[in-house]
Amino acid sequence: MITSPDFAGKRFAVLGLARSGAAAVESLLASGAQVMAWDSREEPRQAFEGRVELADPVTAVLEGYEAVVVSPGIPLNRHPIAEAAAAADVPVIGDIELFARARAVLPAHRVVGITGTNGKSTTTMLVRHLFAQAGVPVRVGGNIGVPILAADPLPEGGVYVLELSSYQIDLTFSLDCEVAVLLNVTPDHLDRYADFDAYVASKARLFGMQSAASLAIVDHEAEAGVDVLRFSPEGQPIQFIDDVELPGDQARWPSLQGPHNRQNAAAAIAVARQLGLSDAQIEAGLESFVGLPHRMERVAENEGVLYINDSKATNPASAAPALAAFPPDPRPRIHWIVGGLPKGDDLGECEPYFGNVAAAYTIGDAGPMFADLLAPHAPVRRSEMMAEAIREAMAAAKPGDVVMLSPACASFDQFRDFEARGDAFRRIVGALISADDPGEGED
Ligand code: UMA
Ligand code: ADP
Repeated sequence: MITSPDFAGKRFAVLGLARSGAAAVESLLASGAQVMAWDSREEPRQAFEGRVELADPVTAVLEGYEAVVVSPGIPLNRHPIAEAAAAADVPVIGDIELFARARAVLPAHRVVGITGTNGKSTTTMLVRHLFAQAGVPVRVGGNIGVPILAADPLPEGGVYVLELSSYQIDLTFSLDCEVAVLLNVTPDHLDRYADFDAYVASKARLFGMQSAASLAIVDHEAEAGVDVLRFSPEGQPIQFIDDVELPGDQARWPSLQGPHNRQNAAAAIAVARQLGLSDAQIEAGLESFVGLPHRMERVAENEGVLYINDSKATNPASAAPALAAFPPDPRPRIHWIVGGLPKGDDLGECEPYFGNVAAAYTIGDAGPMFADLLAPHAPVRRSEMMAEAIREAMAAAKPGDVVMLSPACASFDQFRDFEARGDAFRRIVGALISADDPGEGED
């Protein structure tokens, strides 16, 4: 666990006791801090009974506290904690800020911060893989699902790779990443921000926290179009992702196909070069990288039809590269399973690739809207449910075709999360293939 003598004897309130909050409490207690902690659910509170003062910082007296540590999932724009903390003049921070404050006592290390609307997890895991392959001690944390404070400190020379959501950046104030990456920025999470510019500004703060010698790696379009470097320190070195020279041929990197993965790979290459890896080391890592589940994951090939689980594509901007990922000649024939909880009222970035869609199978809340949008461009089946969509796609697909779940939507209307949705796709595909009778049977 990462701790700091700087927290000793100070009082902290922690709101939200899931992964990041629980790790923050453990780190603060182990550092010798006094902790008040709360979660609106009883179960996570119980885990800390007797070890912390269990009280809700929204109503408790906050004067004298060093900070309130708030979980990224708590919407600061709506939750009363923001007002309560401001009234008591106590800063609202997150677990990443605690990490930033603990850095002074860690063995010499570098931090890579990776943000962007899409591609964060892939790039984070790729950077991790490049360093690990080269024998450099490396640890990932943050939005990737692992709270960074729960990790053991790395030995000298280590690299911490943090995947950072805008929610986490909003709660961070002193993290100087030696390398910070912004992959891209398109409208997302607009329930948490006043408008798109406020969301961009949140991401831009990652560079605002860097010192002038630290490297910013950004997408040209994001820099030119929405000024993601608006807060960056004067004279800061900047590497545009589009200008990164690849050390070899992308065709040789099996898990990094498609234009979106070219962007992810280029960003990771720039990080690795900046922190001292050779092109030979980088190339070896790119070739041996195995992709993440639910991101263009090949789950089966049966009777010449390829089945792909891209459940992590939770908005049109992340589904678009999936539709564009196949060689253009001959034109791909994608049976596209699309829909869920929509993020907007169109299919935006996917539109240029409608020609690659052999047929669409709409599911979830967005189904009727997407069916209307797609009907002029491709045959549409209003499948509603995942199992039905897969069954219909399987029945229609011919050898050489692709059946792909790339929903362009959040999952919460029908599934617990995108992972449960992808698991369902994988399971149903497997079951229907082994039944070898895709046209019959009901759930
Ligand atoms: N809670 C309250 N009061 C409230 C609301 C919530 O007490 O009014 C409590 C909940 O009961 C729950 C906790 O707060 O116990 C929720 O915290 P959380 O949602 O932040 O959960 P964590 O497990 O700490 O997960 C967080 C990140 N979650 C979010 O940003 C929503 C995880 O990112 C991250 O991996 C983890 O910290 C470890 O660093 C997940 C995510 O969905 C993957 N991220 C979003 C995305 O990728 O789109 C941004
Ligand atoms: P994040 O962690 O930012 O959500 P992931 O790496 O998990 O991103 O990828 C999520 C989905 O977004 C993938 O399924 C893929 O279709 C798409 N995607 C990945 N990288 C990019 C990119 N650089 N630009 C646009 N879409 C991308």
